[in-house]
Amino acid sequence: MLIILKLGGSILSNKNIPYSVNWDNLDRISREIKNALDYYKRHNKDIKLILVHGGGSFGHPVAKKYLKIENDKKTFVNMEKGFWEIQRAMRRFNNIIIDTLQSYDIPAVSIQPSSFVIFGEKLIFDTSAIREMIKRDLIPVVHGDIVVDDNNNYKILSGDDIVPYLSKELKTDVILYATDVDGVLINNKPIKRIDKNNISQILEYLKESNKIDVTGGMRYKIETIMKNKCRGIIFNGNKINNIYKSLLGLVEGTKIDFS
Ligand code: IP8
Repeated sequence: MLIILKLGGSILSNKNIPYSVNWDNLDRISREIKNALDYYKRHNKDIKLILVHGGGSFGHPVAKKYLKIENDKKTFVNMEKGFWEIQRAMRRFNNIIIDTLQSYDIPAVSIQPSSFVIFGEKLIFDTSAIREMIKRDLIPVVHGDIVVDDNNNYKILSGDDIVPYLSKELKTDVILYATDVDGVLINNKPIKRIDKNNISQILEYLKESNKIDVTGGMRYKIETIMKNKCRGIIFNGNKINNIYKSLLGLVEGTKIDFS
């Protein structure tokens, strides 16, 4: 079974304080991932895992410094410095996450999109190395990043772009989104399921989730899942044991199905 787990930046950091790490969560989440991997091993069941994480308090505040928004159009400025500064912020965050995962004997290896991805009209993201890594039971940890586009500018590649893309390319069984809420909330209650029957009402209802984010929050997540015809579950990764449960298919949240 191939699973992609996205760890939202908001559960791994405090988004309001630049360069802050939520160490308690990072530690607990690493332990829960390890426990789930051990569970599969004990029961002789196969699991292949890819982790994706967002920008959190590292990528977002730095990217914001270089982003100019005019008439709803986003362009980056001063990027001879901005590109490496955003890359560096994400590299630091990714290092901290990988180091913690490895301290639990999880074979986590880093994938840095800014080094090889082009995100223009289409996403050009070669997954050959990731395929070979998962065959060897390594766990690629891919992160949201700054990347070049094909129009002499730059783009933020969100974890929410990466997850459905990899899911489609690698034909995953399920995508898991660990966020800081219980699912997609309507009147503060998580809705059980989103599919083609209720998607238009849901999209109308959703507001942008966070002002500090340079990417699109919950609405964008759902739109990319829909565009890529995937299925997954959005759940609360702040709650103890939810990451473990999600990897065993037992977590509660909002199921999204456009497969
Ligand atoms: O938090 C954004 O990734 P996301 C990455 O998954 C950067 O949207 C560099 C801000």
